Amino acid sequence: MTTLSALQSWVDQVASHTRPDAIRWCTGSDAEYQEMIEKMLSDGTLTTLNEARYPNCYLHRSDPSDVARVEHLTFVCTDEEADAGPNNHWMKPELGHKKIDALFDGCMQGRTLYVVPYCMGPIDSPYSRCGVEITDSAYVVVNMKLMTRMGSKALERIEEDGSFVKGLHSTGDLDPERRFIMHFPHELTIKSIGSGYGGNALLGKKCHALRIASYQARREGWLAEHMLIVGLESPEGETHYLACAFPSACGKTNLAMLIPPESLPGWKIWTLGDDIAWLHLDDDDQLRAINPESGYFGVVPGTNENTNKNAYEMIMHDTIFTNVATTEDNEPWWEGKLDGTPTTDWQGRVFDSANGKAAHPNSRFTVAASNNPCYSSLAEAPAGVPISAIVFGGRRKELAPLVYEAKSWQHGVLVGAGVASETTAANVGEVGVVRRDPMAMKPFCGYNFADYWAHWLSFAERSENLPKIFHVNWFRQSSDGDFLWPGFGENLRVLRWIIARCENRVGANETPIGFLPNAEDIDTTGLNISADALQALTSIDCGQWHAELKSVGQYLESFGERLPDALRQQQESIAAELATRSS
Ligand code: GTP
Ligand code: SPV
Ligand code: MN
Repeated sequence: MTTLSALQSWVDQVASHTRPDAIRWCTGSDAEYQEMIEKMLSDGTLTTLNEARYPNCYLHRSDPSDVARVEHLTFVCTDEEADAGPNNHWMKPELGHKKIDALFDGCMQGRTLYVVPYCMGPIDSPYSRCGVEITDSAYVVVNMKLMTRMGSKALERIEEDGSFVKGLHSTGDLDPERRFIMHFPHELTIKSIGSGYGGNALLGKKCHALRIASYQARREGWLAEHMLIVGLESPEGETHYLACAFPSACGKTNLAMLIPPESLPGWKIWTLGDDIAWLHLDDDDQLRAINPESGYFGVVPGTNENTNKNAYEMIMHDTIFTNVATTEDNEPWWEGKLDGTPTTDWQGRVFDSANGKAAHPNSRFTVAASNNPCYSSLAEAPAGVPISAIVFGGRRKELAPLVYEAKSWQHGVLVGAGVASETTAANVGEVGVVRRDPMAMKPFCGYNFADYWAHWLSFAERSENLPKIFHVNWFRQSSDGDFLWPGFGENLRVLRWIIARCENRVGANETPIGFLPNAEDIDTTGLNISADALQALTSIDCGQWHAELKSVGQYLESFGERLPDALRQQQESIAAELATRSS
């Protein structure tokens, strides 16, 4: 029940369309969470895990056909196709509603309709935005509790604001043929049916905080980005905040929770966010970021004491695991875990390596941010944190050096627009194929990328105080397929260089693609890196990069006349310089 008639009448209307057996308004209390957990334990949606070693941890096995986002079934519905852009699947709003409403007809019979009010961002922040998700999935409710500020406080703010994003979700019958994730940005509405998984079903995350919010952000002059936010405190006590955009499963959670290596004593890392940042210019034209989320839906495989002790310990209590394997002792298990042996795979079958991996490669943990020992107290600050640098990155075996710095904001926008990365298991489809993923937003921008780049460029007209822009690649490989860079905690060595550049404390090697570090400025003491590898990581081949810039140019031109001239000019002048250097 609510005093806001727009909300009450929407809930009533959805209920008469979907015909649930019961309606429950979620308050977000701990007792409610526990009650929902018990319910799911009794109906088999969840199972317990080893209570002694993993207190308050549960396992959910999703339908084997429902284990990742489904970009091919995700639509942005606008009157004009060009407003959604070539970067989105598009449908006319009337057609979208008609198609998906037919699937919602009566879909909640025998189920409970949960009304889930949530606030993305600190409850008292002017930058925060609210939404209400209606769902028939108890799993969604408990995930929303862990990952957002959900319940009575959010409802109060919604009643005060009078506006909210409407998200309608049903797991439907989980038939991939009847699965759609639709966005109606002009109506601030999301409708999702047929999936109970992650970004398809937890509508506050990608659907609201990225696709709908990016559309709102453009109208209102801010940015909604697929970025982690991390604070780096030096031994001298100086803290810098970085916002880093890497595509799905390319290292955001790990960088946000980084543990400084022994070689860098005295450094401290503070996590603000691991997936999404909302960025605003403040009254001093300083870019500031808040994390709209308050929990993590993180990749499990690869997490261990060596790669990320913080994350490893964080998920040993009060965590929901989705699609991991289990051991004989009923502990969760995944590829990359250093102890235990899987006996049951992610589908609940006796583990047999002939069936593939024990844990699904996109298996996930859901955990409240407060479980993170390095959670920054400023994550709750209504004004967010000032951003010193924006860092783009991707997963690229070849070509992209360890780090480089853009020469200007406009150049940085080109660097972001040209991001390419190998596809991962976070989306259904082929893995390991290099594709363009501008600003790591290919699956998440709620409007035409050409307009999005123009919006990014417009920040240079509004502030002379913008962060520097960098690009990193932790995933460069040797010809034998070994990573050239150790990654994880050692990435701090690179972040240090980035900060030193922001503070004008270190020189660099100017190349056509930007400023690269002089090899001696990346501290590699104690690392097992050959001089050849370091050379490969800190230099470029102008011939290969010329081909890359040409490919970026072709990609940009596919956006046609909406493409901002400034971006084309950046691409052309860098390509020309590379041509001269490589001839
Ligand atoms: P989403 O939640 O999908 O947005 O992913 P993410 O960007 O947060 O990626 P995450 O940090 O979960 O890392 C994804 C995978 O990459 C995991 O298997 C990690 O172990 C691995 N990984 C993360 N950082 C590094 C790194 O620096 N080097 C290497 N080699 N692997 C890494
Ligand atoms: C991603 O794919 O970028 C994720 C996971 O963060 S999901 O919530 O499923 O989108
Ligand atoms: Mn993500």
